[in-house]
Amino acid sequence: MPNLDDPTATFQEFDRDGDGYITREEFALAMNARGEEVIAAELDSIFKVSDEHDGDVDGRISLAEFLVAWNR
Ligand SMILES: [Ca+2]
Ligand SMILES: [Ca+2]
Repeated sequence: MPNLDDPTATFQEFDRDGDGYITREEFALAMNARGEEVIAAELDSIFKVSDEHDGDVDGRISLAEFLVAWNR
């Protein structure tokens, strides 16, 4: 179990295929693995807020975007 206070470790846990981006599917799977249900509307708002920060709006969360979202 990674340290929950370490966002980089959490990012790596969520990024299951290790390509450096968290997709919606990876995010939902990671939350389910933690026993949390994530509904589509929550995913939409999380990804919208995160994607706004680097302006690429590619539907994936990079580590930089994740760190911004983490520190909100
Ligand atoms: Ca990935
Ligand atoms: Ca992005």
